[in-house]
Amino acid sequence: MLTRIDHIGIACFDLDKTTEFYRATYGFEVFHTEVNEEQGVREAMLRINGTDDGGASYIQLLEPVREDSTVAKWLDKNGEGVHHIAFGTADVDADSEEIRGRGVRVLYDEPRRGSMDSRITFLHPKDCHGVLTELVTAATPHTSGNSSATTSH
Ligand code: CMX
Ligand code: CO
Repeated sequence: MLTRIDHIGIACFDLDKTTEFYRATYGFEVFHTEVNEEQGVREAMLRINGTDDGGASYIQLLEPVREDSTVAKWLDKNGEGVHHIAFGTADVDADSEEIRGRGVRVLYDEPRRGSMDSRITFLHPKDCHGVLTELVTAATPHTSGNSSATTSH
């Protein structure tokens, strides 16, 4: 069951400048940063609020780390802006299979590693009225403080 907006993914050219805009304009602090080599992004998670299911809602700022990443391709075509939305679920495996059964293309056979050791998959935007849609199961309740990591898987 999808229980919250986990995050809104926003593509940007310069992560440091964009996180500073969110801090100076709205007061949103960086909760977590990491490089996800598989996804080809450097990202910052800005925690907006906790939710009743023990999760949280974030803004995910994404800067490409290589020219052939999906986000680099998207920025070339569209410029900066909202890249995807992500719904939170306790069971990304079950929910993605159920949605696949409804005829929506799920991009991965098995969920992959996302931000903060979450497990993620994506639904094709052409099957979702133009919205790239991510499904996320968080690793643990989102209660820890600021952290950073670099991952290669
Ligand atoms: N939102 C809406 N539509 C999108 C889109 C997006 N983010 N990205 C691509 N599209 C549309 C394009 O506009 C294009 O439409 P037209 O044919 O009408 O022009 C069509 O989809 C194909 O686009 P493309 O530029 O050729 O891109 P690809 O098919 O190579 O890739 C996709 C599209 C969705 C398969 C790819 O972006 C993908 O695998 N995404 C999932 C992974 C990802 O986005 N990772 C980064 C975020 C990581 C994270 O959140 O942690
Ligand atoms: Co995302």
